[in-house]
Amino acid sequence: EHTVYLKDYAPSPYRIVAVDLDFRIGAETTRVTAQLTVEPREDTEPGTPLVLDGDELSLGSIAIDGAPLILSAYAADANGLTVFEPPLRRFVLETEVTLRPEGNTRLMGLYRSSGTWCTQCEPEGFRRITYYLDRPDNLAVFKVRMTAPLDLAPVLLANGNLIDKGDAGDGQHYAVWEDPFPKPAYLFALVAGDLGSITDSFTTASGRKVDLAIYCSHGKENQCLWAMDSLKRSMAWDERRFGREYDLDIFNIVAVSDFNFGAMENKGLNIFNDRLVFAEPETATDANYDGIERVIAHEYFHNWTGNRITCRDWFQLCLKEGLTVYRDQEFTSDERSRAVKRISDVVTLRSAQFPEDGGPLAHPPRPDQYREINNFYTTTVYEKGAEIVRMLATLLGEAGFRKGMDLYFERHDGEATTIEAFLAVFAEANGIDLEQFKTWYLQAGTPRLTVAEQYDADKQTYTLRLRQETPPTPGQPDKAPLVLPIKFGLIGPNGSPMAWSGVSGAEVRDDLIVLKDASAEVTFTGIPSRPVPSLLRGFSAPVILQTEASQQDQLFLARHDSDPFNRWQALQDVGMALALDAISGAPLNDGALTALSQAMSDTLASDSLDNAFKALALSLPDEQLIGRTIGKDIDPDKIHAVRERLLQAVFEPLADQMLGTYNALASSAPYAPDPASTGRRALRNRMLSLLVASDAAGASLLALKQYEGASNMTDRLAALSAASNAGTPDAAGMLANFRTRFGADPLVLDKWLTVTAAAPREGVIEDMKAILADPSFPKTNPNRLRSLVGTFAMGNPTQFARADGAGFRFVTDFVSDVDKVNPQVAARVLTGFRIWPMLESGRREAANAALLALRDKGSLSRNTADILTRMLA
Ligand code: DPP
Ligand code: ZN
Repeated sequence: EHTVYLKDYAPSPYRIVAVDLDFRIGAETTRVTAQLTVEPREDTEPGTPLVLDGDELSLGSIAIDGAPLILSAYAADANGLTVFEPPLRRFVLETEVTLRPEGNTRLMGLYRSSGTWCTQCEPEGFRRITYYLDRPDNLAVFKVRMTAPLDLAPVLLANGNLIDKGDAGDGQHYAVWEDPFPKPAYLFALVAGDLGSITDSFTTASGRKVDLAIYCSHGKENQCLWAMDSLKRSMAWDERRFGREYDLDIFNIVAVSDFNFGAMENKGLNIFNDRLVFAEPETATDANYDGIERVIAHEYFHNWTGNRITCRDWFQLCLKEGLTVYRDQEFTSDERSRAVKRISDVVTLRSAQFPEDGGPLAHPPRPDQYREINNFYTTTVYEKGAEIVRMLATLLGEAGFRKGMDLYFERHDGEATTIEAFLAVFAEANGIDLEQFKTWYLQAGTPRLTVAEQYDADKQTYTLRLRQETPPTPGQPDKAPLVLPIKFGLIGPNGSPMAWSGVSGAEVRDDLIVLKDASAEVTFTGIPSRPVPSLLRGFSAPVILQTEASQQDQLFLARHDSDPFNRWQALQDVGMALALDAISGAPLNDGALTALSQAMSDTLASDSLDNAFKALALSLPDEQLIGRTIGKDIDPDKIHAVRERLLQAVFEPLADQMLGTYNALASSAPYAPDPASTGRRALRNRMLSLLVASDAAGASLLALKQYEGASNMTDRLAALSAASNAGTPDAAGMLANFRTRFGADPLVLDKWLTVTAAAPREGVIEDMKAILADPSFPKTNPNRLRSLVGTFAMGNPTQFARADGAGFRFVTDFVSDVDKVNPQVAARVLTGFRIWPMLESGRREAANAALLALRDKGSLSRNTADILTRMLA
């Protein structure tokens, strides 16, 4: 059993300081010659072996300073190379290996995607290219020479700057790239292929002209324009907001079809999953445009937070990921609507990260052990990591946070560092102690924050009793109190903010309570009447908040809160309370229902709220959130039925108003992805889906008409989803039409697969089996597989968790098959089981049986075995 522990971290006794790579790319095989300039550390003892990583490599030749090594001087196998007694001075180790990119279906290392040679090295893919110190704390300068057939690969790219190119005879040509910035091997990249491109340029604040290019398969060039636009805005934003300029003369992006991640931030040569590059109105939705803008920004921002300053070891992954997600969230907030962005991010956090944190795969944002690092590219590391940085910014204020970031760049540029070093710069720049705050990185689980209130009319005091508790998680039974920044306001009876003359019991600064202990009593004095508290404004800490707020208070907040996040939250809370009541068997409370309908109606009619906000507000909590709020013995069928009933009861009375809004929001303007147009479409399509879901008269026909008449994919797909999820009479016909019409475009086929897999209907499993059995279905492409089976496991709660276990078995059979081809995809899909301990006993047993059967089959990859072991622990 191979477990890596943070406590075992030690620097390597040797460093590789320079790398010269020569790739001779051929149709069948690629030969890689590596010349590594190696130096012993000052304290390395004579006779200390040099141990290099390898993965599925076979060594052709080996030499030191030009002299071939004798057989007894080294040992090499598929998993590594050891040189027993290297010289105790600087030397050059030369090795040669031969790769077969065509057969590399794991998509790590050098592989081919639709004929294009490309690489993915993070986290441990470089060892599949050559023997190396494949660890992020080894920084080296890279020079790369590539030779390839001109007809197969007229485009040759690598990191850094192009310093030479030319004809190599025999139909071959070559290019030489040099990256002046020392980097870890995980940021290495190479691309060789027959590609089209679009080009542009960006001039930095200090006047450096940067050539920009996006490469893609021929014919897709026009679909790269939005990505280019997003890139230029990202470059400008990082200068404005963080004072960070780009540092090379070239920035290239390449879109490929087969890619495990969304994208990869290789220095000067980002490689992207094509679904996060290509966009045109007829085939991409607003959500796609959003995703492209966000990920282009994310990978670009990594140039400073990730590349210039990288991670000492993979335990520190959230040092670059949490911080960079925070940065891309801020970019979107500045470019679009801050409130809408925050609400959407919290919806994602609750639907993805909270279940991870409350299930068998829970782990701290900075884990202290792993068996397979690929399984730690998780929503906890990314999204919870971003929440931690956000809390830091909330605690320090904008100026204090910026001071810390400036010091971080100043002090650690060019280093591979740690979470401790990151926190230390904020502590130093602001003269504060962050020792307790660090617990956020070390502790798993979502804290519960419970708040009770008391108003004393005689004394004119108002008291909030706060208590925090984090439930146990695997391997961490006991939890320490965390630093919780709680943004808040008190609202007076007329709806305006209420001031106080004094406050005691905890650290309170303006609109921020900082809770550090397990509990505290915060008392406000000079309070003339009972206020309604607005707590955790902007979702200022990633916790589950439990209050005693009455429905009346919640509806008051929905109307009066100056914090848009809490206005949205208040409506969600009312909906959740109704759902929980109904599921517990209580009859629906007519008064409460009418009040919620009325609040929804008022929200929709408001002049001050924008369309995108309204689209988010007019909704009920989703089925999975309701399930997790119940917390145990979940019956997804029951939740589904109750929620359907509730949707109808709340929204059917608004049918006329919603139809009026729907009609009023129609537009014949050409598609544009700006915030106002996106918001308009979001609200209009929300109206459609609510009309269809609440079974309003004429709604299915409306969906059909919108589907047929749509001038863009956003509207067409919204109509298709509404019909498919509700199972309207036209749904099957619309789905068939969509497939015929768009099935040849792989990224649109993904949409069809997603809608198909998400439908909560009997028969969906049989349909999916037929799709997978079709010989033309590309069973090695991660996007296709995830769209179908990933969507099913994560987004179809009633059919995945069927009482007869068929959904579970379908997924474990799939995992078993795909594991042989691409373990990362298999392991990721398997994480869909993380909800199984919360299900009612019959479904729990069925899930357990499916998981045990998968284990009994044996011969699983390390990726999948690791997830399975934790799932069954
Ligand atoms: N490419 C992935 C990301 O940017 C891993 N670094 O998050
Ligand atoms: Zn990232």
